[in-house]
Amino acid sequence: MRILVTSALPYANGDIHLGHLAGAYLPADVYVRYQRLKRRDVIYICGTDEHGVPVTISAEKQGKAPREIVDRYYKSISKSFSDFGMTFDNFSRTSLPVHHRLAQDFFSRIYEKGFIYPKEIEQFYCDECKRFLPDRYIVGKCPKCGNDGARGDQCEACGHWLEPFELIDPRCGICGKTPRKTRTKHWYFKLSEFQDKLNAWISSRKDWKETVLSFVHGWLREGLQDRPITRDLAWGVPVPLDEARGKVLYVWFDAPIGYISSTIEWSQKQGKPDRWKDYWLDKNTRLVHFIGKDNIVFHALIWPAMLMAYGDYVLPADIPANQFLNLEGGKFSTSKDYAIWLPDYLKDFKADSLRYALTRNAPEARDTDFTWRDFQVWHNNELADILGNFVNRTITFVKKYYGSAVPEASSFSERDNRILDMLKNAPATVGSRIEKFEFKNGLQEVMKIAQEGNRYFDYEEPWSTRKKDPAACAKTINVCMRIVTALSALVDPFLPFTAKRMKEMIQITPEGWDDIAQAKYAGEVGETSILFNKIGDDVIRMQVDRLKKEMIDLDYFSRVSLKSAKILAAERVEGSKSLIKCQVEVGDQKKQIVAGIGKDYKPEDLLGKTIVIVDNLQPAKIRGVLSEGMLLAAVDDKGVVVVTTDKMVSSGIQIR
Ligand code: B3M
Ligand code: ZN
Repeated sequence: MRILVTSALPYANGDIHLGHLAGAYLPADVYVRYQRLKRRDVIYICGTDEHGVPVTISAEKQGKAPREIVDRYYKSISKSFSDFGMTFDNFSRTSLPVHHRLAQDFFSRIYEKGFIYPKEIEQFYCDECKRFLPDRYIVGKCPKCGNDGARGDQCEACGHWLEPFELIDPRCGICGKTPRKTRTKHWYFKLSEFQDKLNAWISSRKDWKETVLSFVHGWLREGLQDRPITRDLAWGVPVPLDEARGKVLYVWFDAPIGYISSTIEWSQKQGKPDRWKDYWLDKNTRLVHFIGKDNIVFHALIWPAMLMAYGDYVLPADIPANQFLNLEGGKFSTSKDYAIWLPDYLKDFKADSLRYALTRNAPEARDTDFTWRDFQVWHNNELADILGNFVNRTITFVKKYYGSAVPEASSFSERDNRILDMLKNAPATVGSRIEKFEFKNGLQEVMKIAQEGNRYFDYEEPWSTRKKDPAACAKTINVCMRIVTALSALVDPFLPFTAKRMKEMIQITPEGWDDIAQAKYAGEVGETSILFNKIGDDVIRMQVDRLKKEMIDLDYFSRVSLKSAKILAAERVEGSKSLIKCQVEVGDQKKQIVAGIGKDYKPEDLLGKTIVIVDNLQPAKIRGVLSEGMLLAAVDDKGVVVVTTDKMVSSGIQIR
């Protein structure tokens, strides 16, 4: 049997945060590492999702081309993952030619088989921005929960998936104006035609996670609708039809195909260009998709339907989707920058401490909460005090009193045998948890062994038997070394960096699961070092503070010089729709200020207004034009409103 494991392809529009890791990445890596230690035929495939509205919106916000954005985040995401110990066999990108070709082939074949059809539909068009507004470019009120920030594809507040026309009071996501409806043509995937097949297939998936099945059954009960799979965008995989010029494939159509194209790329890199077929075209392959719960519908219904439509390929064997991880009681939010980003985490802490915390607290069956305080307690009281301490006290004893040579044991007591039995069963006990995607329980089983080790050490008191009863002492230390050896294998999938150091300390080189866990011991121990240094309160406090909006005192605030200013002249910055260049009077000074208010104000409307500016802002060039300050304005998704004074005041007055 072959195992093909994937993790959701992260959008290349930002870094990875802890919520992502806990959902789709860390559990997959633990699973894959375990399968490798079992010496099974497994490959782990991933890559960045580089198309779609999430990428183009980020690019527009940052004033960059999509290409620049995806290049930047492909690099930084790859680096974070490898620093965190993720062991993908291939980490590809959906902007590569191999992917474009395959996605187009996929479309063409399904199209020829009659599962894709064109349809004239109404679509929102923004006259102001002169463009079509696909999915997330439209915002409005959610028809289900009333949240006013819902996007054209989904309401993040209640999770409801929707079509742009269902939004109440729809607005252009870029300029905030009310768009108009126009007619355009899009291509639809006949998802409805797969209702029966999917029903039958899903009802045979009895062992899937409860949460995943109930979600999927809900969708099936509502009845599957055909879905548009093309978009009016300038970035993406071009639709391979002459009449669809200028349109690209919907990102959720092309992205999952990335699992296949990444496997193809992997084969090519190996010089065995057909090897991917052993995995994707062989019914004996166990295809496992690790994802977060927001991706369930795509992986458990739409993607399988696409695979059924195409034919040939294997279907997912399991989709162990996780629930969400929250952060200090709140939701992770990229837009509010309420998150712990992996590159930031890794500046201050080690990967294994987080791998431990996220597995111990994995959102396997329900949402869980990450707090820095838990992180610290678990690191200090469990990793350091239980695991680290046991390994350290055992190896130190061997070095100090046995000249580094592990002593032999002559006979075992009942208590010893209980420990040895536990070690014998451990690989199967922990392994069965991992195979059932119960990583939290698996880790708990491992930590129980370390805890038993400490208890045994305390009970046996080798420090006192050393003189009184050398044979007993030798036996105790011999058993402890077996525990350390077993632990070095059992922690490996969860804490790979720690496992490596432990194996160096006990000088075991080969990798393995059952065999290493059962290994008697290595003849001699090597260099030792502390596995986990305690994390202090001050470091944790700093992390918590970082998440709070910074509080400032009056003294700090007084360093910002706010002044009234009068607009004497205003004109548009050439070549920019949004920038206006203002000449302002600040007391007896004249200044030039460039402001992004051009979509909401005409230059002539600004003349004579008394506004508020930040007077001591470092001068900067905006689009090559000097700006010597900043005007204050209220900004939200409806637009920009310039702050003016309630009554006439002269310019240059200090504002406090
Ligand atoms: N990029 C969405 C996400 O990151 C999407 C996953 C694609 S998996 C084929 O949540
Ligand atoms: Zn607009």
